[in-house]
This record gives sequence, C-alpha cells and structure tokens, in this order.
Amino acid sequence: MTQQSLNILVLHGPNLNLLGQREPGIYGLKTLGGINQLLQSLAEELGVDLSIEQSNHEGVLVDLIQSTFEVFDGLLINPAAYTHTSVAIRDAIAAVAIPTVEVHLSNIHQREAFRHHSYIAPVAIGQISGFGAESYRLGLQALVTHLRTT
Ligand code: CA2
Repeated sequence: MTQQSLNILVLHGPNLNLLGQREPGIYGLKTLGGINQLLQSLAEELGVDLSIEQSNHEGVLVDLIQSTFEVFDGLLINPAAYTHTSVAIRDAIAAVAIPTVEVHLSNIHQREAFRHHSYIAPVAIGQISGFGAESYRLGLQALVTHLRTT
C-alpha cells in the first residue's frame, strides 16, 4: 500500500514580507522568498507537500488556519508580532487541533520583555526561536518527525 504524502501549511505573519530589506541585524539578510526556497527543498528531501502563505492581517491568518481542517496534516507558523497579542490565532489553532510548530528568526526570550510571552506556545507542539532562517528548517524537520511518529 502506498503511503499518502503529508500536507503541511507554512504561515508567515505580519511584516515578514520585508525580510532582507530592513533590520538585517535582527532578522538576517535572507528574503522571505529565500526562506521559502530553503523550505521547499527540505520538503522535497523529506517527501512532504508544502503550501506557503504570508499575511499582514490577523483575520486572514485565522481564515487560513481554519482552512487546514481535514486538508493539512501540520502547521508551521511564524506568527510574528501576533505571537504576543493574538488570542484569535491561538483559538483557531486550538479549534482545528492541528499539530503546530511555532518558529521565530530571533530569540524572542533574549529581546524586549513584551516578546517573551507567546499566546501560541501553549497550543503548539513546540517552539524554535533564535536560529534565523534555520529556525524554519528545524521546525519543519521537527513537525514531520512528530507527524510520522505519532
Ligand atoms: O523573530 C521572529 O521571527 C519574530 O516573529 C519576528 C517578528 C517579531 O514581532 C517577533 O517578536 C519575533 C517581527 C517580524 C518583522 O519582520 C521584519 C522584517 C524585516 C524588517 C522589519 C520587520
């Protein structure tokens, strides 16, 4: 019997479309397109299918998370600033109950106090923070391992 490929949704939150153009000291020189290419080539190696979206709007992100129900197997998300503010995104992840990995480019625990709290972490399998673009690769790897072993 052939195994069905895993479908994973990758979501990038607000302002991440500016990557590589502003604040390279904090967020690095890689563009969002560059990160997406890294993810697509890892997905190929791992044999999983990725859909990738970015939005600056909380409601759009909530709609995308709701759309994962019975379509996607896992969610890799950098909620960006909504990490620290969004009960709506947290509730959407909890409602669809999709295995979720939260990633951050910067180490949010080393930065301003308001970035230390994540509304998303309690509804995620885990959080990877501080490794730049590599956070996304580590996150995808961890999510796929989780989905294949549980
Ligand atoms: O480190 C991360 O990945 C963050 O999720 C990035 C968010 C920040 O609010 C979180 O605390 C940590 C900010 C994303 C903004 O991205 C920019 C990229 C280039 C220039 C300006 C902002």
